[in-house]
Amino acid sequence: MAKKSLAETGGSKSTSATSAEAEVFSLSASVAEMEAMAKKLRRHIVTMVGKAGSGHPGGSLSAVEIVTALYFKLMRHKPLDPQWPDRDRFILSKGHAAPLLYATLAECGYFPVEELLTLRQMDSRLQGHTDRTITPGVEMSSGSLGQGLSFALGAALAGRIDGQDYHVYVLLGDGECNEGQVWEAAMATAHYNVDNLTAIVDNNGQQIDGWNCDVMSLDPFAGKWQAFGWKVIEVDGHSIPQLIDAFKEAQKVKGQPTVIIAHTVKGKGVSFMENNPDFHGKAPNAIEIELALKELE
Ligand SMILES: Cc1ncc(C[n+]2csc(CCOP(=O)(O)OP(=O)(O)O)c2C)c(N)n1
Repeated sequence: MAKKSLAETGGSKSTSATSAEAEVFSLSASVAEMEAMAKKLRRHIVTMVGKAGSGHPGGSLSAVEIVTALYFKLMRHKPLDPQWPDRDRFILSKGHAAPLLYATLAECGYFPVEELLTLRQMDSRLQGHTDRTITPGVEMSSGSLGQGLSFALGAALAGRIDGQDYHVYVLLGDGECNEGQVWEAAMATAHYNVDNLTAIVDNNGQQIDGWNCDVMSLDPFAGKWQAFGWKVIEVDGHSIPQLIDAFKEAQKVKGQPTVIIAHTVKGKGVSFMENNPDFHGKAPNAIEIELALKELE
């Protein structure tokens, strides 16, 4: 079966049924197409959080390019068969960025784009934090921070034991790295020489109510990961080419795990949300939605 192009994906099709014949998602998108997709995802985030009247725009907007590069260029996946055993896994550890994941899954064709407007409604499949039991394509129920790297390690070890060649990607927040469990998992991942797992930290410098350096400093951040036995790559987290190069470099690292520290801006793309902790967990009002969408034209 022919693979679908980026232009053909997303939109209207319903994907409730899985199929052994489901197509592998095409990863042929150009950088320009992915940049256009990133803008589209930002518009979805603003619109859906605005309509819901609650949610987390800041940390969703900061990770857009990271998730775009993964779903549209790197990961082997089948939107019509979300449980395909050979799929690469994406674990959203910072589960409050659910709007970004939902928008991406919808654009890939896991479920209809129109469903995004049901975010946070009663009986919607798209709850404020991810729920793997109800949303096609969601690998882990998250929202309680600190657990995703442990979950990802389990998935990576399972792949190794089963002789499968899938890769596990896990997205963490930098504020989330205040959680002790992250470092227990980091220690274990290196101890077991796990190299089919790549962690990405959305290093936007902020967390729920301000700058990390004021709440709980993580410095020296790269040095901590290195000391735990990880290969560290640092990139501009809004540069799709840099992200793609980093992911490809990580795939070549053997015998140890890799973390990509992606330097980002919280609220990226909407001037009044950028570096503004007020928009960590607050929805834009009607005027702000209009302004934001204008900036994202
Ligand atoms: C265990 C746990 N403690 C506290 C919270 C509340 N909380 C939600 S988001 C957040 C800040 C997370 O910061 P970061 O990981 O940097 O996310 P980002 O800035 O990328 O949105 C906190 C403390 C939580 N969800 N889980």
